Amino acid sequence: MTGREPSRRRRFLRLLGGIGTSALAGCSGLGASTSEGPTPAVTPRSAPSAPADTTAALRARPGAAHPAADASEDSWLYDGEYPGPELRVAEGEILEVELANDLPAETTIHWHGVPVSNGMDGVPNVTQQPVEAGGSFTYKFRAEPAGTYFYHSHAGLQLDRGLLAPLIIEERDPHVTYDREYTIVADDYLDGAPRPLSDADSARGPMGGGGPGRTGDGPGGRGGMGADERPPYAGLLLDGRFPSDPRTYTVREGERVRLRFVNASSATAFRVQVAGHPLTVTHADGRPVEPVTVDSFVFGSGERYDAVVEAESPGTWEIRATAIDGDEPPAKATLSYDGRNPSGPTTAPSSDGRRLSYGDLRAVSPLDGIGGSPDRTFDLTLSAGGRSNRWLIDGQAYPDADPLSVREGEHVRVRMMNRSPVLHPMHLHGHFFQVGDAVKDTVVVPGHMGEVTFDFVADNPGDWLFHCHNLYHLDAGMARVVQYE
Ligand SMILES: [Cu+2]
Repeated sequence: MTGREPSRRRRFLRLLGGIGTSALAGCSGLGASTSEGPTPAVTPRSAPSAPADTTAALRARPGAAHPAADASEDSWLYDGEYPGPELRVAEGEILEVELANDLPAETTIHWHGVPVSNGMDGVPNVTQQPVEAGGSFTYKFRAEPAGTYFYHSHAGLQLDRGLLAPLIIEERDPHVTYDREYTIVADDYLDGAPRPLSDADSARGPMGGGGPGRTGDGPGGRGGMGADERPPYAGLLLDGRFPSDPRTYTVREGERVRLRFVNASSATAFRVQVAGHPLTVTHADGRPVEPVTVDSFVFGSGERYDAVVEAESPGTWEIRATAIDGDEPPAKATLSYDGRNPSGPTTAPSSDGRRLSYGDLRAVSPLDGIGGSPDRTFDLTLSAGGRSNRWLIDGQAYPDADPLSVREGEHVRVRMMNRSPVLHPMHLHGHFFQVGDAVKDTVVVPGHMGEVTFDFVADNPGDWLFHCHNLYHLDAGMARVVQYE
């Protein structure tokens, strides 16, 4: 049984609902092959030509991210909401979203984690022309596989200005049972316009701050934002709420509650705990895993975890997300049992307890096609650049960087080694990859010579960005295009 109770603020954008998913099972016109000749190893995906099952309209425009009197009108938001409206569709449905751009700048939407066809992926100048100010663009794709995702602008630093929102694709048959679910978006909130690293660098002057030739190995520079620093965040927020005004998630004793945690932040890795309640992690980046029970998990920008908590400890409990690399007060929300006074004392988490590691994750459905030796291996070094606060992959700063060329159907291995002192949440567009026994789309490479290897199958032709999901690292060059030959 899967009951849902969306938060008051959220809207279900089912403007054209009513078509049962079973009716879609035999839907034709999806992923029509564009290949000629012998049976191709993989079938290129194209945007579905069938009519949409769910349509939504989103308007990107400036506004205030929260009702506080001192909130500036300088945030950029979807439909004036922060986070933006949750899109929720059933697995296999065709989702069509018309984006109207009322921003004074170009924009796009990226459907983070969903392996859409290339033209729908929303990366400016890689998969589409950016949507100009005053313009519009219609995204259309089949919503699969099921999972917890999010959507966000992929233009410049717009993600850190508030253009982010959850996207939930519901399973037909969840591998875990639950009675109620909530989506919880963690973010680092910047009031107003983000500044790129290069701005901070030039503001410092050629000899100022950390000085030229900083490698990222030393402490952050003073008087500007150095390559390994974070922006001056106004706060760490859960679901757009400051810790002083936490959102309350109501549960009833005896319920199993599915919490979908999304790290939509631009530069923050969070440690997440729910006081008094172990977390049974059921999904990593939307993909089902064998349930594993822990007391906390850490996730980087772009990662998602679903966890089920058993509501068997009546009271008022704190949900806490602590930056592991920042000094802002932790983001907070409240888990409150029905009938309890939510303004009563809230019990905070006591200690870290057992923390999830990637080695705990076992995908219910491992990736096919990655047994044996890879057809192609990339050895990539992640590092901070010497000049202008660049962030590098193998010594190159995107866009002045070589593509990573693959061929359709290949089993590709990517080995990353991190020579910098800070972690990098690396995200591959258009594909899931296998890391250990987990299937993910974003993986944190720890600082100080951390190493991570993942494997994927080149089964979705196109040009796909592979990049650090720390927005400032991406903006400073930490990206490559995975290009099908
Ligand atoms: Cu990074």
